[in-house]
Amino acid sequence: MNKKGWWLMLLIAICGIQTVRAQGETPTDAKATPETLSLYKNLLKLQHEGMMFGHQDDLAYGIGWVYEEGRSDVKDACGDYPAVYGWELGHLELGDAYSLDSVHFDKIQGWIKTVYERGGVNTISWHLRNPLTGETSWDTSSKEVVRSILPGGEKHALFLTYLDRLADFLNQLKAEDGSFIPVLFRPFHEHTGSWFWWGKDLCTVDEYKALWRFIVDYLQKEKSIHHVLYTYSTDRFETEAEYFERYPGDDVVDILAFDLYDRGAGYSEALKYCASVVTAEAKKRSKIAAVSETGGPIAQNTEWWTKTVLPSLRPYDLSYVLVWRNPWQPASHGAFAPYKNSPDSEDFVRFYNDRKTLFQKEVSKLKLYE
Ligand code: BMA
Repeated sequence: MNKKGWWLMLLIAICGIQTVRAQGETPTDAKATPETLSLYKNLLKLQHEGMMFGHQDDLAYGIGWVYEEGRSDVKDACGDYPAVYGWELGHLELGDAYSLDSVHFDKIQGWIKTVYERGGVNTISWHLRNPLTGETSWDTSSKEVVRSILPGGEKHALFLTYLDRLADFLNQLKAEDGSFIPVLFRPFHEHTGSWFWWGKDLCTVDEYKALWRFIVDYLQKEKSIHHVLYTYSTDRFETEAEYFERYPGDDVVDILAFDLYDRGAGYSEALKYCASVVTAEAKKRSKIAAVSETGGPIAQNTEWWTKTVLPSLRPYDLSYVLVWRNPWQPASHGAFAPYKNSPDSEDFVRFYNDRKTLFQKEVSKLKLYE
């Protein structure tokens, strides 16, 4: 072959590799809507440039306020909204008007639309009731729950009513132009622990995987829902094998994530280790990596943002880090995000101004859905 021939071969080979890579850089749902596809591709790219900040229930309530249009504790502290907004659907499955945290579902739908229109990202968690006992997500009295809701189980029909309500909610998420609003969905989270009925000691590996695959299949095939990216979200883990033990498969997971709260000694090291695993694995698999929940003792450790979280996560290509809610009524925990004049807010402004972090103003310019 002459020199020209070799160059041509090389060019064909490079194009081939590019095509393979491009195919790998799509969401797992082959029928994902154009906006969902764009979101996926943009998040994939963006994680190399900066880490978005997220906050649970950010627009719904905060410390000392509930349902104040346009208000956000994060904005009160730093002048900007988060880039990622978490929403909780627990009790939607019962047909209730509001969540287990007393937030109305129609309001959540409105905020999801607001966030989408300003170019932010919405992520959904679901602390759904235990379908076997009727008690809460935290009811771990039976190891039969997951088995009972899988096809053939005695609570399968009831579980389908839960999924139908979830599907109705998702199908109502429409933008002005009638297109569906893409959301991240993070079902059956923290399953490496055993405090929810779907946790490690409460079902087998195969049952967990079957449950995951069943809901993805049901939402996509029976309900024609194609505007969801699926987030696999463990609790803290100590080995890669532990992280992947219940992993349902690369074909049904778009985002590799974990939850990890600062409960004292060892947090930074654990955070670094878990971030290193999910980012390396996400890179190999052309997937998105995230810290799907965290929170620290910001009332006492007032430089938690720049002395603990930021240095731990800086080396890693993470899409986002989300802190849990600022309860409007006394809950089992205090605020996880800053609020007006909170003791950590000065440090949070430094976190906000750091090049690594991305908030709403910056992310709006990026047009994640185009
Ligand atoms: C937990 C706590 C609870 C809340 C639940 C679901 O971590 O914040 O108060 O009900 O999440 O949002």
